[in-house]
Amino acid sequence: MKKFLNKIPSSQITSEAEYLSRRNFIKKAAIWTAGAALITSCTNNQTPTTIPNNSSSPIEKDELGSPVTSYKDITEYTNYYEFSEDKSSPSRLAKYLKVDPWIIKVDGLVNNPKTYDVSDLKKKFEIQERIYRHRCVEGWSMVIPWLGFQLNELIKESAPTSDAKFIRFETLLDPIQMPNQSNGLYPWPYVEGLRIDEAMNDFTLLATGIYGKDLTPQNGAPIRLIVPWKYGFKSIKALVHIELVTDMPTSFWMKVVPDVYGFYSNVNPALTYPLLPQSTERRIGETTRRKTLLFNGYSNQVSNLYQGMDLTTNF
Ligand SMILES: Nc1nc2c(c(=O)[nH]1)N[C@H]1C(S)=C(S)[C@@H](COP(=O)(O)O)O[C@H]1N2
Ligand SMILES: [Mo]
Repeated sequence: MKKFLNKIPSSQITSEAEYLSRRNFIKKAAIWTAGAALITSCTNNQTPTTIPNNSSSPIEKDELGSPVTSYKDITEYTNYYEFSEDKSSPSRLAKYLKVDPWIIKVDGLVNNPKTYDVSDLKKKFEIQERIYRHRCVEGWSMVIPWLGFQLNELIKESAPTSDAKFIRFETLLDPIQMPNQSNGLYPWPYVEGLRIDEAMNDFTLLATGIYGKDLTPQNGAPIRLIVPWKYGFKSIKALVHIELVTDMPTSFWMKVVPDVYGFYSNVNPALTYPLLPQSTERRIGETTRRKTLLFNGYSNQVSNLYQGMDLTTNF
C-alpha cells in the first residue's frame, strides 16, 4: 500500500479536480484512524502542479467535520516574529528565506547524533497528510492540511539515552535573513520544548508541506514542529536544532512573559490568560465564535499523557 501510493508521481496531477480525486482515492485506500484523526498516506513529492488556491475544498474536512481553512488564509495570516509582529507581513518578508539546502542537527543525550539535510529527511521518512486544528492563544484558529512525518521516527533513529527526559527545539538564528531578530527586545533564537513522551506521541509531526505542496517560508519552511493539542506557539518554525536534554527547556515565550506562558501550554478552555480568555475562539473564515475544546479536541489521543496532573497549575 505504502509503496504503491508513494509511486504516484504528482506530475500526473494536472488540475484541481484531479488533485482532489486523487486525494479521495488515497483516503479511501489508506485511512488510518488512530483514535479520531484522519491521517492519510501521501506521495513524497510535494509539488503538484495545481492546488486549490483561494477556496477551501468541499471535500477536505477534519474528523469533527470542519472544512480546512483556505490556502490564502493559512499562508497570509501568520505569526512569525522573526520577520514581523503583525500577521500579514511575514508572507512578504519571508519570501527570500533560503530554505534549500537546510541542515538540521539532532544531538544531545543520544547514542546516534546526526545532522541531516531536510531534503534527505523527506525521502527517508514516510510523508503523510494530517488535517489538524490549529489554535493560537490569541483566540483564533484554523484547520490545516499539513504534510509531514512523525517526530518519533527521527527521535527513535537518534537512540536517546535513559537520561533524556525533554526535547529542546531551536529556530534558525540569522538576523540578516530574519530582520526582526535584530530587535533586542526578544531572546532570540526562538526556542520550544516538549516532554519526551509528548514528542513520541504519534500525533506530533515534523511538517514539511501544506496543502499538498512544500511548506511556504512564512509557515515555517522547510521544516517545523506541529503539536496540534497545544497552543500554536509551541509549533516552532524553521527548525535547525533538536536536542535531547535532562531538564525542562525554557521556551521563548516563558522567557518573554514569565508566569503567564508555561511549558505545557495545552489548549484548555478553563485557562484565563490575562486579556486572553480561552473558552472560545474565532475560526478564520467563520463569523461566530465557537467553543474551545480541551486539548483542542484531541483528548482521546493525548489526555493519558497528563493523568494525575493538575492542568491549571501545570499550564
Ligand atoms: N520560530 C517561530 N515559530 C513560531 C512563531 C514565531 O513567531 N517564530 N509563532 C508561533 C505562533 S504564536 C503560532 S500561532 C504559529 C503560527 O503558525 P502559522 O503562521 O503557520 O499559522 O507558529 C508558531 N511558531
Ligand atoms: Mo500563536
